Amino acid sequence: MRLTGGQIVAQYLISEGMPYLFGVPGHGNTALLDAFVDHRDEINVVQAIHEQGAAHMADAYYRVARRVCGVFTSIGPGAANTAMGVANAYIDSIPLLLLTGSVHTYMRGRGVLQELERTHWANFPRMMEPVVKRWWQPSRVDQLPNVLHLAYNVMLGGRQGPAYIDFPMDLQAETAEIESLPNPVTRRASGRTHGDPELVERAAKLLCGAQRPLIIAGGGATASQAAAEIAQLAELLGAPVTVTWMGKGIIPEDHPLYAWPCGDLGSISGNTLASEADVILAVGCRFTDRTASSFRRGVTFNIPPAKLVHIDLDPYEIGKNYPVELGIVGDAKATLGDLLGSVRAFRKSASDYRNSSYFNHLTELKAQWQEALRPMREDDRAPMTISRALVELRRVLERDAIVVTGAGNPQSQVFTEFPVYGPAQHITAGGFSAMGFEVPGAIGAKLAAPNKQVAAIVGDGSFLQTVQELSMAAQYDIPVLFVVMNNFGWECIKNLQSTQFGPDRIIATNFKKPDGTPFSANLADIAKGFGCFGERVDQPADVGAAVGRALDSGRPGVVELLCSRELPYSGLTATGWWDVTVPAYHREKRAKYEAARSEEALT
Ligand SMILES: Cc1ncc(C[n+]2csc(CCOP(=O)(O)OP(=O)(O)O)c2C)c(N)n1
Ligand SMILES: [Mg+2]
Repeated sequence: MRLTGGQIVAQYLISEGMPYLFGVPGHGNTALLDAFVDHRDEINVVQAIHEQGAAHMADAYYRVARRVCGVFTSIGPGAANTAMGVANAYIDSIPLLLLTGSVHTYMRGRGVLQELERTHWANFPRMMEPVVKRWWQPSRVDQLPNVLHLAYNVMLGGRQGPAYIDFPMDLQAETAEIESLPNPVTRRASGRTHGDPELVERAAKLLCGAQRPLIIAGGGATASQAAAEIAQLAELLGAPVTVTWMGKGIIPEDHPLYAWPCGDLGSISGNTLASEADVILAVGCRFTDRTASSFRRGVTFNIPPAKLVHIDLDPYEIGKNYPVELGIVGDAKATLGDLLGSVRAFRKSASDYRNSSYFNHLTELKAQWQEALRPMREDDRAPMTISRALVELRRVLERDAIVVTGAGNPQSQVFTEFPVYGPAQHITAGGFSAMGFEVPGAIGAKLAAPNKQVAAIVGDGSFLQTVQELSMAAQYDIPVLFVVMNNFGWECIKNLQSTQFGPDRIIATNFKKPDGTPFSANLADIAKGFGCFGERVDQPADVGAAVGRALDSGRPGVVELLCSRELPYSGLTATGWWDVTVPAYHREKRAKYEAARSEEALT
């Protein structure tokens, strides 16, 4: 059969079951888009307002439904607009397929509209190279079938991530004789990688002999859908489970063994247990500075002397930040399944962890954490604390609601304060902590789970970075809830300035008029302008009812909550350490900072 490049792409993506293509058109991809006109019932081609939003939608869709979406853009600026979204997906190992329009192969290097060509013709892909697993720039139509199935293998195989095809305009329109398109089934690497059985057995022995075992679950545990294995292993070992941003939700957060997060934002229970553990089982976790309190010894981890068993699909992560007792390369679910078998073989009788003193210790620490949060949670002031707002929100959302966060205090506080009860219910921009993820991310999540409540929990600053996607939500009638914590500024950064450098060192973090009066647009009114539900709330007691009205509206709805701008009420309760540098001229504060920093151990 003779097919155009556009037809090959359309038909192949349909054969892969791609549910959505998000993007923005331009002259650089009209010939590609034309091929989808004949397939309207088989794949949804959806317009975002901005290409960053399109990428976040595809990213969040995958996190919820584990189905790959595509992102289409024109050449040049449209392609460049995806950089943030694709980088966000890459750092969190989330697959998406980026398709950008590219210069006609026969005009490469002539400097056509939107071509980057001064160091190499059609050079845009090199801007994306650090944030995709692999990229292609085909120069013949008949290369496309091969490129497409390879792109899927790259996205889905091993440690997952985005793949990228820069698609010349002539190839979109011209034909080649194709015998048949590749069958995805016969081209896909399949199966899960099991860890070395000998190492797994040694890990089981070590964990069974531990006095204070601890499990830390990261994005790799989430990606491999290892929730059941994590819970079973925790129960068998009586091991508390702490999480990273990307691991949150892997265990229901009312599970008796859930220890709450560790790290610089972490909880009393998460950090105390992490620092006291004698054997730590890390599953798909990179040990970032946020998780490890910038490696300051004893604040979160003490490795060594604690013995680390590290399971990861990517050998590069093993031993990167902490030395291991056992580094096991393997898929989390498969390897934990094997580990469970070995632990069961060692454990003669199943002991009830609830009777142990270690469990009592965990329970006591968890109570301390809840007690530490209580003042901010119960506070009645207006503008309200974010902690109180989260309590009111949790009360009205369903147990399986999906929350989406991106950056700022809302992201941090949802992480440590807001319980979720299952995997894929906490969708966050983890490694990139990207402002602007929340609004399009929540739209992508809602498309992936139309029957669940989906709420973006977002700061005013972050909201404004991608607010235009409200238009897209209104256009397509996607009933997402957007809860905006409006504190008139980049509050978490303002708080850092204040606590690290002094209250008189605030710069570029408040939104205010030249005369000093605080400034914010009325975000609820903005929502109404887009055709969404909008309501501004200033009293914390009114949050639940307003959220209820937004959900009942059946429309995308913005509930704008006026939040405190005064420390400590504008801040969060954190127990770890984060290395945020202090200028040398702040002598006393610098000395204190240096003393703390001297306890960091980059082993
Ligand atoms: C795109 C991007 N730019 C800058 C930052 C740095 N940053 C992290 S949080 C934050 C402020 C967030 O403000 P807002 O969303 O209003 O939340 P708040 O902390 O005020 O509650 C900034 C500027 C970032 N994470 N992402
Ligand atoms: Mg703010």
